[in-house]
Amino acid sequence: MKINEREPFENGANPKKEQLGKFTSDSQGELMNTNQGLKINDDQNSLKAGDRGPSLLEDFILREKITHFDHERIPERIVHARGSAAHGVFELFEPLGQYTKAKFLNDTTIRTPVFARFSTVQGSRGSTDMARDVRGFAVKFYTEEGNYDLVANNMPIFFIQDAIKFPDLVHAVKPEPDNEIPQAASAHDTFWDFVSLMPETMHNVMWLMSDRGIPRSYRMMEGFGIHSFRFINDQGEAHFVRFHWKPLLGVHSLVWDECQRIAGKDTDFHRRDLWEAIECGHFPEWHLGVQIIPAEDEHKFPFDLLDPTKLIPEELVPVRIVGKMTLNKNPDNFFAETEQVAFHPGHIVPGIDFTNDPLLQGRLFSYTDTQLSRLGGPNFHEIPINKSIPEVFNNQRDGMHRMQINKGKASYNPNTLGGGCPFQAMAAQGGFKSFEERIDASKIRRRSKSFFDHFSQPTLFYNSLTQHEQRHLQDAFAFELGKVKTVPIRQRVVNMLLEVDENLANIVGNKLGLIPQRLPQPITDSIPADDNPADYHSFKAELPIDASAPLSMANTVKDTIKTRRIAILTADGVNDEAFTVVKKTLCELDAVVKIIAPFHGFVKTAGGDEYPVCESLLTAASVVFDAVYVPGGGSVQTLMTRPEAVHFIAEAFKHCKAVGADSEGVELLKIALPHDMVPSPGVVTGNNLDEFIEAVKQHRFFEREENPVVPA
Ligand code: HDD
Repeated sequence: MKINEREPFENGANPKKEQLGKFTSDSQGELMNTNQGLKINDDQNSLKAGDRGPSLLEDFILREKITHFDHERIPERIVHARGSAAHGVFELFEPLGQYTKAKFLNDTTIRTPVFARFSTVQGSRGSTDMARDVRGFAVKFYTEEGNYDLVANNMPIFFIQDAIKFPDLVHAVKPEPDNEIPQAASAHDTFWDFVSLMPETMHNVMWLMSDRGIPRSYRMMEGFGIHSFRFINDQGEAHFVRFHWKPLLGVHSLVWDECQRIAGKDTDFHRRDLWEAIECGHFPEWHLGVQIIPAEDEHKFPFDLLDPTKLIPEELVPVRIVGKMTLNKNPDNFFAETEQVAFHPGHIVPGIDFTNDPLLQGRLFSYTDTQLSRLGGPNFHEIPINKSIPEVFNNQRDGMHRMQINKGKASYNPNTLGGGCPFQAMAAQGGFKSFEERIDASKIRRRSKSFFDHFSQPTLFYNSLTQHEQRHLQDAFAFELGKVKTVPIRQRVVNMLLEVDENLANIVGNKLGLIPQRLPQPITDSIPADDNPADYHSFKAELPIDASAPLSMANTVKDTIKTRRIAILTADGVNDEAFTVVKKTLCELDAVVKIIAPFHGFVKTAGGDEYPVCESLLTAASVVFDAVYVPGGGSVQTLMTRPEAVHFIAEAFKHCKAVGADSEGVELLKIALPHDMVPSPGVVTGNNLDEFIEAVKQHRFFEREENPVVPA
């Protein structure tokens, strides 16, 4: 049955949901039993020889329970161990038949179920969401032609050009092997040692040191497929394609000081944010965009399309928006779904194919391989979250945890005993045929010289940033390198920054007490033992543009306060009208409004109404909010005597957030902030709720950082 025959999802006809439903269990109203179905009478006491005697080996109920418990854990992902996921739907805006025959990209009536998992890279499963790190952005499309996985990151380029360097990169960035320190951080010697010797990492390192490395929310990140893939149409014609996800809420980040504090206050900040948004019905949405490059334009660019350390500026190839993903359901069970989902860039459907990007080629091996140890054998495709919508028929058999019961004698092809089944599918029946690419080359272990430009795009990225974004990036370099103990490593990185931007190198060098040195030798990557370093000259390509607007987050959409967390800081005696109007207005705009008061329980307004307090000043912190508002009334005097309330305002101000108060609430602002800052951009006072709302839309007022005045 075609998926679109069962739409819409809202009526419960989501084929993936139906499939998962068969495996979903709910114990409401049921009696407890063992794994063998035996009803359990006593789940409180083990079987003993006398009520004070030893437990008996005979107690199969105890043994079963403890044995299962003892084996509950599986190996975490070698990278991207920490993640959160959600179900959703992909809708196509326009048929792309001119480029690809993939059905889910051709029929705008098809609703494709998806499962998306976001992750950090470096930390363990239980580590903080607040790391400065690349974020994974993996989406599994359950199409009627099989699973298609777009295994992407929130940055459009990668650290290395060849998969053979991946274990080195990961060993360098992971906690150091002798003491397993630091967790969820790249700010340590081994990572920067590697970076300092591998100039190809510089582009991704620039993105990592930028605010992209500390997103405000998974819901406010872009996603990038990075590699050039191929679209193949019905006529067998190929186009190169790069995939983009663009969040409808815009691209926003936190500030680094805030991240470090949230790591203590709410280390699950991103996980909670995604979960709560979906629970509240504020479904996160992304547009899917494609950059399509005709095959004949392969060599038209001043960089190699097969080089995953290069992006294609949108000014050169515009991103065409072709569809939308909406995440609308949280998983029922974290382990069964989020932990056991297995992504793979090699899960493709007819109409999509690979290129010879050497990083992609290596990935095609790694992802299945890793599931064998992580998920315990070759049948992980049978785990419900990984099952394709089409039923699987082939001659693969047996192995650990096999679920499918295959009938018949023939488990080989060709056969007559099974009537020749299952049959191979012709292309017209949807059978996958690899793109036929003519290769006429020597077998050789070498990198193309077209991959030797390591600095033109880091410079482009830096030039595209606003002043405050550049400042954040400089500070991030100084912070990370400041944590590096080996001074020559710091020096090498600062030297390398000279190749990106002299000013950048000097500023970072200055913060570290180092003078950048231009080396007589060209900077080279790791070089094969027999090769001559002179053959590894890095060159800096001339790009047709100096800056690219979409690379700066300052140019993102800032037109909504939807899902923004706004604290209403108050206490007993708050003015009824001031309180209710602000609360109602913000809620109507879909902001997440929380009442913060000195104590839990209820806040009593001057008029005697009572409102439940969401969090007390003891548990709440400004860092988990986007903005704060102080309504007037007797409450303000109470708050002025509470240092936590004063700190709340000062800290929100320090992190450049919108701070609002009416003509009475402003008194609290006056003791928390310097006088000349009340009012100032983003500090809105008087009866100017509209202006406060506009300020929240702006996300942050980074100009405050130029004269840091609040030591919060
Ligand atoms: Fe990878 C996981 C993204 C290069 C090997 N990768 C993983 C995940 C994401 C990415 C989002 C988490 C998937 C999930 O949520 O389960 N990886 C990327 C991107 C890359 C990239 C965007 C470069 C363009 N990865 C890459 C290389 C290799 C791997 C070059 C190995 C040669 N990646 C893995 C892995 C992981 C993985 C070890 C760990 C867990 C898993 O696969 O399922 O196989």
